[in-house]
Amino acid sequence: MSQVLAGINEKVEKFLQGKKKLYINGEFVESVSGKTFDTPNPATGEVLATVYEAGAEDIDRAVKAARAAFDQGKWSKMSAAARGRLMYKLADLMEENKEALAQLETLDNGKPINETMNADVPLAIEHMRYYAGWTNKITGQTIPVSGPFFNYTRHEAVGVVGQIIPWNFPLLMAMWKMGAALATGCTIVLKPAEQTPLSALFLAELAEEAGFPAGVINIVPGFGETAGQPLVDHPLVDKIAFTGSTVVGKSIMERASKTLKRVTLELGGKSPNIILPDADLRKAIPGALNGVMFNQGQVCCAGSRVFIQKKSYDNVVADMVSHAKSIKQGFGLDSETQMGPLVSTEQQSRVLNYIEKGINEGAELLTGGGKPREEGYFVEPTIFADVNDEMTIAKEEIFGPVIAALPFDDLDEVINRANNSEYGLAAGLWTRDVANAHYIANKLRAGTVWVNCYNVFDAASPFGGYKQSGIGREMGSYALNNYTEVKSVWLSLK
Ligand code: TXE
Repeated sequence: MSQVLAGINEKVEKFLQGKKKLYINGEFVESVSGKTFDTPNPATGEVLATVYEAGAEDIDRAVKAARAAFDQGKWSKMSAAARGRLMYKLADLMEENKEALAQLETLDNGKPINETMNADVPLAIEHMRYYAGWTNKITGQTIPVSGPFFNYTRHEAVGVVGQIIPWNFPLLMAMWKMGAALATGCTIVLKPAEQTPLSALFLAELAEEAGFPAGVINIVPGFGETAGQPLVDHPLVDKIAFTGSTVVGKSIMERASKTLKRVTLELGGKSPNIILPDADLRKAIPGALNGVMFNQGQVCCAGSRVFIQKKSYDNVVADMVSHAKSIKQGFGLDSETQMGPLVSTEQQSRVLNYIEKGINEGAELLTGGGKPREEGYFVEPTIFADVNDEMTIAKEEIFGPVIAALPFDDLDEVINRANNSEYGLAAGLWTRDVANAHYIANKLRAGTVWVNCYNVFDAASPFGGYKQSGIGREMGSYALNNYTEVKSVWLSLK
């Protein structure tokens, strides 16, 4: 066993042995083609596990299983309370297997164990519990229409949903997608990202143990074009929920229009984080830094454009640099590690290319910029100063540990510049002035605004994007709308 795997949980050790199978119709099965793919450990590049690769035939099998489960009412016609109990049971099993889930996520994605144990896995569990509580609280309205009629609405499950998720928070993204879908009575075909299929497959084992009826949850790891696309195109799928890049999100919307599927999208961002001169800098500096560096910068709402008022610019930037230099990079399972590797060699190259562009376009590289070691897919925490709004690193999503520090003069200027982006996922703001806080929060065109904090999440609070950051909201009661059709029923009273 290699050094990075020393001390792992027995269940993880067992799980990693043998080829991992697809989960279709309540069974673990090989892919029809027999094809497999390897998922590497991003800390070393070594193979972590081998997984059967879903292709179009497997997607078809999974969709048909989900369709049959839905049409036979195995899930949507089960009592709402009973559905809730199964979801709570799955959450309890996740809690019992918390360490295994956290280790698996760390090994497959690279992120530090402190984060998977304290953020990814607990948030995922709470998410399932939150939506388990919704099952018997989804109600329609009685509507006071004119004439001798009784009119009411029913909020019915939309049907079979295809869910395509990314690799940055594999388990949490699976929960964000599955919670609301299960609560409303939908059946699911979930395609994890090819880089990180393992925690979703572990979850499939827990769903089987919890006793979900066959076909309600299907997990089919595979690649975008050969598994994601057939899922989007499949005529028996009613809705697609996608989290990933804006470019793929657009292509999904176009393809889904052929069968007029419902589509929700959670896409990229280039979020502003504004430090006003009256901010409490003891909080704002580490807060803004963490707003980018968390999860190695691979966060859709990363506050990667840090706007700093000119008066405090030099001090704030110098302090951010010294904080960035102190970040301890290393293997994810080491509890001292604060930053792990990026998820893949492709992501590492993409981020290093952006850094090179930043240098070539004239930004000042203050710290980082390279690989701290040859092995694995690491990139150093990186800060650029003297960035202007037209530079590539100020416009495009980098999805790595790279900060663009931008100076500003006054409030209305910074609000305009913050909004001057094709994205609108999130924004941050640091100030002691309550009036300014609300004034700016109202003006920012973003789905989430954090004031004197960043990257705070709760299953009860909605998340999603304005503009090209997406369509629809996940989490909270808002996400339930994505998974229901509203039926208006009229009854003559005469
Ligand atoms: O994303 P893709 P990639 C952004 C981030 C990152 C960039 C590229 O900027 O650098 O995207 O990452 C599936 N039909 N985000 O290439 O390709 C794919 O298999 C159907 C932001 O990994 O969008 C995976 O499951 N599905 C983001 C998922 O889409 C397809 C998180 C995401 O992969 C498909 C991830 C297709 N044609 C990346 N092509 C966020 N919003 O958090 C790919 N997929």
